[in-house]
Amino acid sequence: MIKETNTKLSSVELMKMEDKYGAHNYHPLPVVLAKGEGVYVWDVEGKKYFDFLSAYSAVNQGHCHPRIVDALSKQANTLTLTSRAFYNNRLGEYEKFMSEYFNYDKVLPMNTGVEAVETALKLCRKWAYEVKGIPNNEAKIVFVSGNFHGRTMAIISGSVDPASTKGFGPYMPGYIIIPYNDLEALKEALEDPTVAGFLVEPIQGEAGVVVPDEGYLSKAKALCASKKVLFIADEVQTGIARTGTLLATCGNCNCQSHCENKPEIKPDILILGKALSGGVFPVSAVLANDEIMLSIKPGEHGSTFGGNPLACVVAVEALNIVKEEALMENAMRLGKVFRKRMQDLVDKSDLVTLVRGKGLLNAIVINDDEESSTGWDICVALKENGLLAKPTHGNIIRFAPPLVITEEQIHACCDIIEKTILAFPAN
Ligand code: IF1
Repeated sequence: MIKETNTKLSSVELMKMEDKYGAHNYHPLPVVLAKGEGVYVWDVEGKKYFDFLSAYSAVNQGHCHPRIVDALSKQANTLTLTSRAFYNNRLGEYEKFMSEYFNYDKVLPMNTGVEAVETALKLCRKWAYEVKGIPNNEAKIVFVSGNFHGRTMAIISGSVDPASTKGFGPYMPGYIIIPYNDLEALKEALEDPTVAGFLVEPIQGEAGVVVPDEGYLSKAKALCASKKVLFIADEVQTGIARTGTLLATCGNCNCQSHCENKPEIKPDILILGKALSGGVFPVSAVLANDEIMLSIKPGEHGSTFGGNPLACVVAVEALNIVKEEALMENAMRLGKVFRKRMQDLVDKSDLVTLVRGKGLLNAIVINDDEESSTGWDICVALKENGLLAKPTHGNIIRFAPPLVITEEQIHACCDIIEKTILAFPAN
């Protein structure tokens, strides 16, 4: 039980406490947050900020959305966890809701994004041996360089980022890594008859919001289909309306008439996480049709918390909000407003060379090399000016506000970014 101290500890005291007692596996921006509401967060001293990271796109519905918090607290006072040793009254309804919402036969509920990615790879391998007929233990999975799918050993084995991989070997066998956004490389990789799946982010978040060429995803899906290889989309960060449509691929879920995504990019396996819960609880999910999903039999995969009643009610509320508050449309519209403002800044400032993104998942590229601390220093200056963001690399700053942001707030944030960049000392 954390003893409530009478005297409120300051940000500096709390940062020192984390440094002394916590693992040093992060280097956070020097701000200690104590409250969140909608697009705003407050630090321990009561200073208010725009949150332009949204916990890496987990808080799409805004901090502490009252409807989600209410659903969580009601269920928390009723039944929190049964394990899957028994049925519970929330899971079936949740599974039906998810399967219909994303237009798949079934869902496998997990907790964190990386668990869902691991689950997707296990489904892919199982399907390869039991349906495609690849010889046992020979299935290969194609990854793309620049990916980020999480931090477990099986997942970092598909990464080429030294920060994710160095010192954690030996690595999982059976992976092929090809360049992102390169259809020729994919075509060549798929010539190997033991390839079972292709895992890809529709937009690479951690790589710096790298948007592939128009048509890359649909052509990649078609190449996979031609070789009976599963197209596996990691939408943990791009999904749940972040890029202006329900998914950055396509659930052909008829979610909205103006969606420019086409059923040709409907993943064989869809991976969701983060904003699936609006950021109030770890909820992730893997969706697939029966031919794939039923390759895992009872007792062959699971998790203590997967599909717990809290996760079920929270995710249903979080997804209802996406539609009822028109978050896709808002992200699509205000993403265009944001990129126009950033393009104006590119035209005005030598410090910013490029803006890119889709919906409200965007990034600016700073005119400095990747190893520089310029991105970090700009984010510290942004913090001083009331906006929180974090660089993905030394020279790329990701901007991803909650999707409930208003046009007025977007302009206020662009004013802060513009003021900060134009006042930043040229190197
Ligand atoms: C960290 C990055 C973002 C993800 C995609 C799976 C996962 C993630 C596309 C795993 C998680 C988080 C992890 C967090 C920071 C953040 C991140 F910087 F690490 F790369 F968003 F870009 N697929 N991304 O983005 O989900 O297991 O974390 O729930 O590890 O520092 P998770």
